[in-house]
Amino acid sequence: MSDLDGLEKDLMTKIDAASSEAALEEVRIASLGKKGAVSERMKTLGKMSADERKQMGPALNGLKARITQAIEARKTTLEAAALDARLATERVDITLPARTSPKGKIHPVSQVTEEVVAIFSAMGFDVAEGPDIEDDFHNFTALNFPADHPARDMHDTFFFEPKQDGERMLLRTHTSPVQIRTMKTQAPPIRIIIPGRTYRCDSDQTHTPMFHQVEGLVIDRQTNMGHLKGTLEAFCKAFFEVDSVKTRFRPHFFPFTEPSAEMDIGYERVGKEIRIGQGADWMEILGCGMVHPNVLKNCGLDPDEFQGFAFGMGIDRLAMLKYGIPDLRDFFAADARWLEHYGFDPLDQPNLATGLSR
Ligand code: 2NL
Repeated sequence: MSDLDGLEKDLMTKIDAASSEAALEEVRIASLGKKGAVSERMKTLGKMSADERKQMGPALNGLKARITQAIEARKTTLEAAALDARLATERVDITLPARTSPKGKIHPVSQVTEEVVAIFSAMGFDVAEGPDIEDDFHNFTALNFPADHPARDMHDTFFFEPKQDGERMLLRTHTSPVQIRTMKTQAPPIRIIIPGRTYRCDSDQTHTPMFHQVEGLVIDRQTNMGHLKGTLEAFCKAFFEVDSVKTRFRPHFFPFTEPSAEMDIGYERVGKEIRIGQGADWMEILGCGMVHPNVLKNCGLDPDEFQGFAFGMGIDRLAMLKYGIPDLRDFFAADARWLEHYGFDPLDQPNLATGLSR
């Protein structure tokens, strides 16, 4: 018996001394494991006389139970200590001063893109994206530009060197190829806007070889020109943040829409300032129309079943107009002073609830 008492004392000391879960596991194996001290004693029970066993059996069982319990208790203590230690390293000092305003500004093109996305998202549009490098089919053919039609030259396309099979890839001249890809892969109803980079070989005061466009597309069974006008008027009100806007539609031509129109918005000049929404002057701000039946057919849609409208506008121009930025070329000059002046606070995300711009 005193032998068992000694063993128990020894094991209890080791359990108390175990300073990690790994050390404790070693003690457990050395006592309760297959070849542990307690287990070895248990094995001797078989060779004992009945009387001896009557005494040693309960004694050993008691020992085993107390050791097991002590190990469990020690484990709980060690785990709690480990958690405390981890929490201490992750402690945040809430008495530190608030973060000073972040360095860097959001570019007006990014700001306007986010504003346009916020407005159309609220109307139920999804944002779609596609590759900048396109093929002739998605950029022109599917959009009802006939082969060798001068309209292809009007776009001042950047072409790549022909591939081995002779195909010339190109930099997309508009974001329309993304709509083609969407119509080919998704069943109507479709409601998408596509903001993105576009490219044309053109560079002067009002053109840069890379510019930004946002296009929109709605395809459903009953979509008509009234939906188009309502959508675009709602957009203008929200974007220019005025209660009423005067708009007018002028007939126009695009190969991919029929009928096609350009939308003008009323404005007046007060001194150097341009006031959008009122006044006697008109400014063109976007092109639009009903998707041409040929375009629908090229995407595998039956024009007798589905119709839709589409529109496109220049993001860079929208940004100049809304924020009074005079020169387009400064947009892409990477001038930190310009961005500091015209840029937006990264922590002010445009949304319709708190206002698009501040
Ligand atoms: C403009 C005019 C426009 C479209 C873009 C479009 C796309 C498909 C089918 C039909 Cl897939 N139309 N897009 C339609 C009308 C005008 O953009 O002046 N953009 C800056």
